[in-house]
Amino acid sequence: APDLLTFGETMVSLRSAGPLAAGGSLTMHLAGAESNVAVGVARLGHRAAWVGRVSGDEFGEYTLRQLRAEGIGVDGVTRDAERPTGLMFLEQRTADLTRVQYHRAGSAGSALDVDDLRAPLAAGARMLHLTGITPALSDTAREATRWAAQAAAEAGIPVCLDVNYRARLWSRDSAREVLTPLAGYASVVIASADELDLVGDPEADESTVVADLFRRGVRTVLVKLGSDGARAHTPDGIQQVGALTVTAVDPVGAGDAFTAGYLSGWFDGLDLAGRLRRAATLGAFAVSSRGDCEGLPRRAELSLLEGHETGSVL
Ligand code: ADP
Ligand code: KDG
Repeated sequence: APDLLTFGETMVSLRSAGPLAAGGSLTMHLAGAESNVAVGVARLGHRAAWVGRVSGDEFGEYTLRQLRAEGIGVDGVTRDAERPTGLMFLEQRTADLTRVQYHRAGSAGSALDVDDLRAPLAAGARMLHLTGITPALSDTAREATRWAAQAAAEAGIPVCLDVNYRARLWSRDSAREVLTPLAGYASVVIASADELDLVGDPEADESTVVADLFRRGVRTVLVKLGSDGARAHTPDGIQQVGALTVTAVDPVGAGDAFTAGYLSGWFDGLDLAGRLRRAATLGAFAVSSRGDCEGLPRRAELSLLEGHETGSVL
């Protein structure tokens, strides 16, 4: 069985270096929060498997080829020749402003179904990772996500949930209705500070939401703070980690990298401080290289950012 099992929609991302309205070249990249995490974990030498529906088209071939090249297990992938690959455009509108457009409605990835997940889950894993993107894709994907979280929890497989709110896909109220019960199956919940209201009482402050998650069985809550680093809540207290000092050129994928680093540390049996340090290190690699996951380190490269002292802790 793999260390990490994850599932979701992997898309092809077409990136522009300037305004889309001006035309010019687009470059083709792999995108998808869950496969980004799988890439991060696999590059560090852990076994990762990704499950999802991949189109029969050329973009589907590209997706599978990229995942295989990273050493990610794709045995559980379902080919869906009826539906196209989900696409996204990432427009570098100005040096500071990127804009996202999705063309993913009705995609192969969004047709994910409970039956796609049965065999991979039965095969087991040390951790199941899922995100709040998948349940926003379709009714069947929502049910598949809920089913997988419940089945993993019942089988004793710890679940990691990254809230990953996507405003282009659903409203905050719809997300909260689905993600709050989903968090009850998780051991680890990862959120940005402005996403905590989607897994608990929207009127409550952070410590109250966290206390409620602990009551529901969550063991660790990681709150990502961008260039301020992150903090971890456990029943033993709060630990913080600063961001590493790097030149940020592309924020896309930082959160997924952070998650991959945290999970890698967990697979290696590191203590909380070690897991947070690795999470921050992968986040720093992600923001200081272009692409969703291209810049993620191999194990021997982890030391490249050693000595980039951590920035101020809140
Ligand atoms: P998300 O991409 O989900 O919004 P964040 O922006 O909070 O996530 O980034 C995740 C992690 O990546 C942060 O906790 C931090 O460790 C790292 N990170 C983010 N921005 C920077 C930055 N400018 N410099 C260094 N590290 C960063
Ligand atoms: O986390 C980075 C993602 O935003 C990107 O890879 C695409 O999964 C994606 C999404 O739904 O936005």
